[in-house]
Amino acid sequence: MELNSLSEGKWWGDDCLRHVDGFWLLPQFVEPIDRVVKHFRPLPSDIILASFPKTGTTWLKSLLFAIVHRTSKHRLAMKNPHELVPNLEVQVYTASDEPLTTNPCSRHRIFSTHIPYQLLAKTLDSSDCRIVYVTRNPKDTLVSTWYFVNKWKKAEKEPWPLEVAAEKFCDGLVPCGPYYDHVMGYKKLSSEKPKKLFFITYEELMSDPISHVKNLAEFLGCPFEGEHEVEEVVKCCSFRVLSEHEVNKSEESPVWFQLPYNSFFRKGAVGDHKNHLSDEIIERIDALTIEKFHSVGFMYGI
Ligand code: PAP
Repeated sequence: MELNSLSEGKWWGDDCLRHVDGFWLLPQFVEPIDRVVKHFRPLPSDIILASFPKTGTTWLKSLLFAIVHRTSKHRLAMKNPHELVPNLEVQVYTASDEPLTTNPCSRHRIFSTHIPYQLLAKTLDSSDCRIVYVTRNPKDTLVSTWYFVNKWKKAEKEPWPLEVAAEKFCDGLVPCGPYYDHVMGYKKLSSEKPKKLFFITYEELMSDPISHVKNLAEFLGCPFEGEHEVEEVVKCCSFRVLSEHEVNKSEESPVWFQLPYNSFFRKGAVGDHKNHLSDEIIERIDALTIEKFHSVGFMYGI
């Protein structure tokens, strides 16, 4: 894919995203995403965690790791979840067509991706791999994105105002946006192929983690043997426990990203948008949610 031939859209100051098949991508990820699309061949035993950024990826990474590698879940205290479950376009296919080797002994390889289904459909449909998709209320997603982006180096000189972030979010002009198209791509697949894709929301998981984590483990073919086991997994992946580990409080940045490990843990709450967004922004996003989700029968996000 020729980077310079793609149309550009300004999202933050003079910084532009590139338009690829209906989605806005950060320029540095256009080529890695192209490599994933062209070269990644999932094994039937692979588990792919897909998500729009800031919707619960870190949480689901830890849960998937703890469910699949149950006897090794103590490793979550020593390594950040993003090191245990690598992202395809950010960590695996960064600079070469050959993926980094992941643990060849594990029964299931687990990868994550923010690539929209519309771009990755052929790859994902070519294998019996299982997909887990997590989504989150659009208003909380926006607030979490806004906080995260304002930690980037550029924000020291040029903060990203919340009003601009909201405007761009509604226009779909945020990394991996439009949010609504990203969610609906995977949502549609989950309705058509419920055995292939497990669709979960951040809010469902927060309100009843035990039931949903049990269902998730069954979907993955790794059911729990007793109540105690599932309770332990839920606990070790909770925001409270995970965010207390030194490795997740670390100010050190990984080689693959510009922000420190602690930037993946902020508040971990449902409804934080109420503390940040004006009534006007809330009304605008709710109207969009009704148009994009409710009108097609997905009663979510308000
Ligand atoms: P990513 O797309 O960059 O990987 P992602 O993990 O999806 O980010 O989103 C980060 C959000 O998940 C943060 O939300 P907040 O800004 O509203 O606080 C982060 O705090 C939250 N988060 C991280 N780990 C957990 C967890 N174990 N439980 C609940 N929320 C979590």
